[in-house]
Amino acid sequence: MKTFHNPLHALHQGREEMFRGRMVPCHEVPARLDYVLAELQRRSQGELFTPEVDDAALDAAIARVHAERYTRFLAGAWDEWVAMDPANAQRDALPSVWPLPNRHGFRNDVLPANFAARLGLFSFDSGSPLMAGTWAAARMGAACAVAATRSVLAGDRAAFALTRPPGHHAGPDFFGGYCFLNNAAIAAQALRDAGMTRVAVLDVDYHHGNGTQTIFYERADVLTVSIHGDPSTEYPFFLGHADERGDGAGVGFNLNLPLPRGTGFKDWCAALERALDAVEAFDAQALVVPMGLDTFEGDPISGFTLGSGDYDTVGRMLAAAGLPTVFTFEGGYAVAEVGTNAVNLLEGFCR
Ligand code: Q9C
Ligand code: ZN
Repeated sequence: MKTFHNPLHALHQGREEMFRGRMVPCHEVPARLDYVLAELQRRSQGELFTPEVDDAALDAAIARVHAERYTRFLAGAWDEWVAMDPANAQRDALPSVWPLPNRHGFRNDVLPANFAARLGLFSFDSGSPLMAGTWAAARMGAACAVAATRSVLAGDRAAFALTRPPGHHAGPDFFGGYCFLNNAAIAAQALRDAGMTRVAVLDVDYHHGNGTQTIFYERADVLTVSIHGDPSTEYPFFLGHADERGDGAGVGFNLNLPLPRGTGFKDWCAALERALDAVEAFDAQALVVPMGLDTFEGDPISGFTLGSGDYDTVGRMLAAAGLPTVFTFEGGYAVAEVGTNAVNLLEGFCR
């Protein structure tokens, strides 16, 4: 399968993230992608490309998923951050104040004039630093997702959008969880717009794909399925429970399969079988897989215990769905092993 990788990814390089009152070094680092690319050069799964960017088509694909005022905010965020205080040029932007929906007069229609307030309005955590190159890197990442989608639409069995920052926590108008633009959702919507009538998203990252769920929650044309650490104890906490099944026309088209911290491959596999059954029952025409490798036993911020060899099985099981498939690169913070684990999965898929 072809891989479309992001030549600008290292422009997004956070220094520290807020974690329970302390600043800690960022987990989501450029080396993650470099390790995957290096492993793909060692064990080729097909040609490597950087995406060709058609600005108008790319902005249109992003606008199909994200609110215009959100992308406008992201595009100008760094300049506004520095304008607040010239010394900010030396520090990453992190939100520190948020509105509480449905409480003490929160109004989603009023855009605050103060940048610090807008930074909170468009985000949900203080663990996702934004810097000078974030927008350029994220936008080129969306271009990778669009290019991978095009390759699948042109008849390829599968394609891989190898990009960072990741995407599955980003919603229609919010960033968080290290994510700014939802690459998997952009791919799914691009598949729909090209005429695929039913598209399934099967998220295998350790963390619930809250952004993707939110984007498609009221729709019956995109099935969203996520296998993840139980949000009652695991990030992102407020979404990802088993009883979230969709809303309105989308009822029945969202499936959450939360598993307890400590879950091993056997139980994880049983959840993947359930997920694949749902994809089959939906009669999907194409599949998008937000590929997080933070289910790995060595992951520093997660709690499942998959071994490197298990990813080959995961790839094989995903391939058995028999669908044109777009992979996006999501989490996975055991940096030295993330390349091996990602390529094991892709190799299993191509077997
Ligand atoms: N000290 C993805 O895997 N913080 N995002 C957890 C870490 C948030 C993960 C606490 C984790 C976000 C794409
Ligand atoms: Zn994750």
